[in-house]
Amino acid sequence: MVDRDLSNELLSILQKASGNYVSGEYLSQCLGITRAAVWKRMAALKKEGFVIEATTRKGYRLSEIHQPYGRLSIQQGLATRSLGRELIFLETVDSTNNYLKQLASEGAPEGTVVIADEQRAGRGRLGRSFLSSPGKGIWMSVLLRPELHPSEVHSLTLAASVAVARVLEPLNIPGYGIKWPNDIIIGNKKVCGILTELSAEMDRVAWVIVGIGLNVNHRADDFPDELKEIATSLYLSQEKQEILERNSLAANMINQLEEVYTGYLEKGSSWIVDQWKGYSLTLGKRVRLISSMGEMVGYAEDLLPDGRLVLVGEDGLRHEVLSGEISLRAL
Ligand code: BT5
Repeated sequence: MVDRDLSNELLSILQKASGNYVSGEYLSQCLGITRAAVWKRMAALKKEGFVIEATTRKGYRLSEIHQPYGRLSIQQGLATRSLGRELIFLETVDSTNNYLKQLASEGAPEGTVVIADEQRAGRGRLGRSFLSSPGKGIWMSVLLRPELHPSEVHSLTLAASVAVARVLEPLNIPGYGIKWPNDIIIGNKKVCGILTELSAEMDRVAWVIVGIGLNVNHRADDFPDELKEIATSLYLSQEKQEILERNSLAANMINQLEEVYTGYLEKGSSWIVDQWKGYSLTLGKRVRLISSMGEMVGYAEDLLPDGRLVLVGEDGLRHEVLSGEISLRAL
């Protein structure tokens, strides 16, 4: 634990120096450790991929050009109280949700985050798979331990989609929004999926894991044929196509998630539903619903505080639906 904080402090000091040299003596004073210990930690940072130059007379300086995607770089961007303070970064894993589930069952605290550069078996809902290639996206799971009834957990999925929509807001991407219940889409193609899993007793939640997969730097060729027509990435959706920096995006996702999560706990489900409606691309449209009950076409009229979608069928009947898929494609 102590190790982690010192590495983070060290990076903060070097970053604040904006590419200028910082002397070993100054660093050792700031951190309260010996100069030899400073040197050791620098070596560890270099091993993690940070480009640090060291000269005997001037000290150390951080090359700002290259920030490796990883725990320390992500934590540098955090403004949270709890989420992401415990952050595990993995180069590769089967599924970050699976990994975090194990930690949750061992008692990991609320706010623990697992991020991987690659998922070999990323999961969607209902046993579907989620493509999570290395170097391309943000594959993240967040552990929450809210005092909620299991039936209220749906709101957390809505909260997660609102958080991702907020992250996209400043990126100048036209046509993005939330498709019920929890896909973030851009121009009718999916850029982000959310998988919420929970463990609960009859009337109390033990933990909730919110898994978020965001396609960031995929080029068209990075998607297999079956996804080419239905998936997109932030890179492909920007007017000026530019590779995006995943560290700050991931940090911002965690920051936004904490804000929306605490907002929901303080203000309740109608608040989160209002937030969700602000980004909705579903309400007010004629949609096709595919659910375990079959298919139906109807008008998406409203979202209820518990996350159910109000669909008015072509027969004029009102249906309140808790789960299923919506297609917005031309009907
Ligand atoms: C989801 O399921 O969209 C939830 C995805 C959650 C992924 C995150 S990543 C971190 C965490 N760890 C995990 O193992 N999972 C979570 P669903 O609504 O069922 O959508 C799955 C469908 O989306 C697939 O059947 C494909 O059609 C499509 N799909 C698969 N990979 C995709 C991708 N990278 N981008 C867009 N669409 C994709």
